[in-house]
Amino acid sequence: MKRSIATLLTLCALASPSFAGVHSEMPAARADIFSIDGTQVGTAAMVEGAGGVLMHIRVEGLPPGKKGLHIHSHASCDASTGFKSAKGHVGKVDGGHGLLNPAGPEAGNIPNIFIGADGIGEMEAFSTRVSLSGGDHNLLDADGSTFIIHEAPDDHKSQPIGGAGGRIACGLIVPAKM
Ligand SMILES: [Cu+2]
Repeated sequence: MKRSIATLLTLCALASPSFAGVHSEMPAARADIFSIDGTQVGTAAMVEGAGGVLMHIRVEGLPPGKKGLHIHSHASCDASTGFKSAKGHVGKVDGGHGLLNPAGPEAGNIPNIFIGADGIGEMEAFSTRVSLSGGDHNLLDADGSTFIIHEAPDDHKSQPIGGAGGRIACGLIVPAKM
């Protein structure tokens, strides 16, 4: 029995995104991601390199399919507001949403996450438009930031959110040690 618990803990540790082992002086952040009913459905790890921020997001227990995933501009995940408390995308500009928008993208725009039939989704992304240590789009600034997963895919060009629909999960981005 003890062995099976230890094995389970090892599997859980492996399943959580982490950039442990890279240079400890690099700015880092993490997020615990919750669904609208308050269940934790995932975690994220982030680390800043010389040219941008690498992020790894893993979720489980969400509806299958391609889902819009953005970085929103306020550190608030109030489910009673439908997670609207997280406000708009980091670097929001009218008409500027979308990775494929000639007038975009906004700093908080990142690729979709794909969730399988088993409810598990995972992705890595790299953004040169945000930071964890300063500048115009520091995710750890005074009002913080959040990951938001939407109910539908982001088409990367429609305004204002790529047609991604309602917000189904939210995670506060907080400082972390490597
Ligand atoms: Cu969004």
